Amino acid sequence: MGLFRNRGVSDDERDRIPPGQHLVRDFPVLHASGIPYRSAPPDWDFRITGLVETPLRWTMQELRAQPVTSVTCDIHCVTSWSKLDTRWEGVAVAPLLRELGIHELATHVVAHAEEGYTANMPLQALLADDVLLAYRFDGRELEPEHGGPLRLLLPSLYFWKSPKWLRGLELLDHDQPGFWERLGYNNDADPWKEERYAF
Ligand SMILES: Nc1nc2c(c(=O)[nH]1)N[C@H]1C(S)=C(S)[C@@H](COP(=O)(O)O)O[C@H]1N2
Ligand SMILES: [Mo]
Repeated sequence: MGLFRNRGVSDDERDRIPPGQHLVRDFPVLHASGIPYRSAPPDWDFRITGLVETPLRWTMQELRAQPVTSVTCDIHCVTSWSKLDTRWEGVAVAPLLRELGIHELATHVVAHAEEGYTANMPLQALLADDVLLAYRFDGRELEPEHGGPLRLLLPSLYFWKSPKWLRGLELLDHDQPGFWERLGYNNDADPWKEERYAF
């Protein structure tokens, strides 16, 4: 089935599709709850809390005043679609966290989104060069369907660990399973190891 679904895919593309995945050219929309809003409400903010020397709280204006980083990457949803060469713009996470001062005890992060959606990850995964607080996709403002006004982009792990409608990052000295991880998804979520589900 995988091979059949990947017919018409070039060799270069094939090498970039993890096991059990198939290539899509469109951009599927997937989320557990509803879309919380079409644009950021007036009291919207973005916070970095927990084990940082200087906690952060930005308004939308402050977020958009930061230097812009562009990332082109492949993304992989656990339901088996992969999309290649997706183009994003936003604020690079690693330099931001380093500027705030990462406490030496910090090992894990919980990303907090609207309506209680969370995802956990090792701090190390979040410090990769291609991790963004993303607000533009494919040269345009990120659409509400895809998490606008702000989502996390963490392309090295299955895409459920890239929360849409992101509101904060919390640095912890322990791991704390997120929304899907508590419901039986694999805690580590490496698409190349097919770490899909816990059982
Ligand atoms: N807030 C929130 N973020 C979320 C989800 C969700 O249900 N709520 N679903 C995740 C899953 S499983 C995937 S595959 C991607 C899908 O992103 P897309 O709709 O932009 O393709 O968002 C992730 N981020
Ligand atoms: Mo997903």
